[in-house]
Amino acid sequence: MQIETLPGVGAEITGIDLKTLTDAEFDAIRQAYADHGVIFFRDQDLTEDDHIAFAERWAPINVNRFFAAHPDYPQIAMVAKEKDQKDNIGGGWHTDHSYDEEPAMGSILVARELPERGGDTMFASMYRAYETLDDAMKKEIEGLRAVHSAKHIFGSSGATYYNTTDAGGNRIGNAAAADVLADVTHPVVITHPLSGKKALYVNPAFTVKIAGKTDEQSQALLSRLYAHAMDQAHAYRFKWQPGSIAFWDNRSTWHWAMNDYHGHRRIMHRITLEGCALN
Ligand SMILES: O=C(O)CCC(=O)C(=O)O
Ligand SMILES: [Fe+2]
Repeated sequence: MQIETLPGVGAEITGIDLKTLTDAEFDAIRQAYADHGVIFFRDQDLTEDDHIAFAERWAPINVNRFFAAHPDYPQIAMVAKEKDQKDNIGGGWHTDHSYDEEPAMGSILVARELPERGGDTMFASMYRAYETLDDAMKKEIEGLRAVHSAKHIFGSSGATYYNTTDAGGNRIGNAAAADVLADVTHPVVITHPLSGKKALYVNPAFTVKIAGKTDEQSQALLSRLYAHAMDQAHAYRFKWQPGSIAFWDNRSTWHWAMNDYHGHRRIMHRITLEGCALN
């Protein structure tokens, strides 16, 4: 097994078969996941059952309330864009599930059908984002908490692309459940539950406010943090191939699915894993 550190964020792991991992290989992968925040595998050949079995070695599966499920495997969420759909899922910097009290640990995304070109996914390190803040900024955000919400994304007032009813069917549902979801707060800087390292934990999709500040003050601070976190120096652009898998940690990375393959189909299978409260 080889683990190659990538520029910006992440590591690529080659020379293993996820269907037949030994305990020692599994431990090395777990360490790489904690250290790097996102790990990539190539040339894997997983059936849906293999995907589920691999996921279950890590943590219980979290069945996403808003994403359409695989017709035969409710544990698998469909991250799909059909030929005639315009908008994609995850087409802006975000991290999944920060709107939950116990945000999902991460997701294992398996490529099933790829456009001939385009459809890369960007990842950014929130460890690096935190570490590279200047001391004054670190001091300014120390002890702050942020409010996270899913209402404006998955609720009935949500962005059109998340409530799309265009050809290809609904990819996102359950708006009524999102409408009544209580907002939650998490620390702006978390201590990562696996690595013990500090990470910046706000994101442009689901963070709506800094607790105790006005909307104006919140937006001013969040914009500064986002501008810093989006720095290309903390990012890596992953090019999918048949057999590719990305496994990211929602607490230490952001991701962004590029939407640059209009007129072509892209089908991904996602399994999301349960996480824990963040401190
Ligand atoms: O399609 C992708 O590359 C990622 C989409 C996304 O944001 C997700 O699955 O959480
Ligand atoms: Fe996502």
